Amino acid sequence: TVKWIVESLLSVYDKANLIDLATALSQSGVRLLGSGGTAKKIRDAGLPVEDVADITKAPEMLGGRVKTLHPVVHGGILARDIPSDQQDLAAQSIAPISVVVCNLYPFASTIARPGCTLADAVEEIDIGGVTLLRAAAKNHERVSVLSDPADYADFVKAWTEGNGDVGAALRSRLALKAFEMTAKYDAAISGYFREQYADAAGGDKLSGLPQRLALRYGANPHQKPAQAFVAEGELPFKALFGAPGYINLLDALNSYALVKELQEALGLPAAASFKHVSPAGAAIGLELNDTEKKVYGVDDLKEPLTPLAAAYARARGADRMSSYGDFIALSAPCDLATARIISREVSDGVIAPGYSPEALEILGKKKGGKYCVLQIDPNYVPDSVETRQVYGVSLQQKRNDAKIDTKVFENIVSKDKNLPESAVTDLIVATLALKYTQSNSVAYAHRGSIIGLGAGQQSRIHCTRLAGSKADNWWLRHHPRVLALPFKKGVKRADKANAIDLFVGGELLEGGEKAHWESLQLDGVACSSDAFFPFPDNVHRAHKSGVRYLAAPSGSVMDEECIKAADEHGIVFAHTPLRLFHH
Ligand code: 93A
Repeated sequence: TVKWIVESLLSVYDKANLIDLATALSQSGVRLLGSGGTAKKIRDAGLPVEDVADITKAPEMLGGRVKTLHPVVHGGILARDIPSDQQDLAAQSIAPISVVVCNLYPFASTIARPGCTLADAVEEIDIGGVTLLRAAAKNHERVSVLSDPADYADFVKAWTEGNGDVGAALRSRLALKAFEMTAKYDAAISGYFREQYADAAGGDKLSGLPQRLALRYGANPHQKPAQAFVAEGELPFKALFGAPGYINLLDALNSYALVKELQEALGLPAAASFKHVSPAGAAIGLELNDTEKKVYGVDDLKEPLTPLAAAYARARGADRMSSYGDFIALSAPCDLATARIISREVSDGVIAPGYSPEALEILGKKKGGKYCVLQIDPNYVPDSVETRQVYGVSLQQKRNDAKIDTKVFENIVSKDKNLPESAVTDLIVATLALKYTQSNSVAYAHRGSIIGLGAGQQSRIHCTRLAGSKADNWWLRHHPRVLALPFKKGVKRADKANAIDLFVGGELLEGGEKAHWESLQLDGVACSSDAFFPFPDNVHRAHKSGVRYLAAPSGSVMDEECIKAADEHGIVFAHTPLRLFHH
């Protein structure tokens, strides 16, 4: 049987604190083995040390590429304290190793050096050291692994106090640290090669999607460098024209998720118009009547409106002020009619699962070819776990894959329980929009479209008021006086939108005209909230903008008061089982 004398293996690039550690280990009777430079440094300090090459009987070779990669080393580290492993060691005359001290070639600082070539980077990829760390960490039931010079002193203290046994708890912590170290090291290597190799579309796959996209900058121009990438496989989208920015992609990915779910839930093509990572509008492709065509500014289009074009006209026209310079998402391949509407709006880009040749020709000319046109793989399924970093801390959660369908609105708590199908459709549109809106949020919907959305307010009543006033403006835009506003020829679409917004915001109606308009009060609006109503003021405010159907989760101490307010106004109120905060 093998004599379980204590052996240690030291192979460190960063030789800080090395001599203190080696001295302490040596004094407590531990045999020291070192790789080339490490052994030399210990020997120069006057301590007894053997070269790894002496026990492997294999000299370092390939200019140092193979130093410690040898069964004598890894057998010694990986052997468990069980008879069969001991027999294997004895048969090969291998001594078990109980302490591994290793840190790696400085890959990250090398690639950060100006002028670092690919060959420089490749040479800095540590193989043997990573193997030492992983082997020792794997066998931490018996082996201690020191991957950070800052840990040596504590280790020596525990070693001395425990008479050579530092205890399972310390060994476990050291193993975790070594695993984190090699994971970070590997991430730096794959990150470097992603930059070198992953921009080119195609690779060995036929889909032609790249794995990485370099971005001009991040959220702001001084935030460079910036990139979008997936850790494996390919990005689910590619740019057919233009180059998306960081916020464009936040908009594109959130808005596409929204329209995809809208189409799945309601069986009609859907569109969304995003600004600053919240929808300014979102809609399904219900046919537009003549007034709606005017309100949404598409009455002059020669092309007959397809359902997809109707969806985008509604999404874009709900809040034209906010939609200025939007990022558009389409749930179905972009057709000619939709492209025509997009082509004359001020917009940043569009994402869709495809484009007809005529549509692509039109969009390819927008902004002199710089308009961002993204094509997304409609079969793409994102990971169920999402991770991001804030202030250096990683936050991880299960993706919000809650399904928004009829069932969500089954628990009707008001006296009036009559929820017609069209109202369920509107509640689904409103609630799905909230799922992809920065919180807090409240949305009003009518005829398959968002007509008012309050996003990103810290107080819920502010959301309800903001969304309500947008819905009111939207409704005022249906007034014959607005529709008949006599614009001069050649006035730009955006200027008309601004003028109409000012007009509906300021102009007072009087006398008979006022009475007539009030008799046409908007009614039958659906309203959804991403979390419970803390006070009934929200219900009263919603009623003022024509809300008849209301959905919000329960859970407020004021739930009963809110239900009472709904009953007072004859509102049908559903308590949903879902809170839908989104950030
Ligand atoms: O090139 S390597 O990947 N091949 C090896 O077999 C090997 N073993 C240890 N580099 C290897 N190492 C690394 O050498 C260690 O991770 C450490 O960073 C460095 C220590 O070398 P030296 O003792 O010669 O200064």
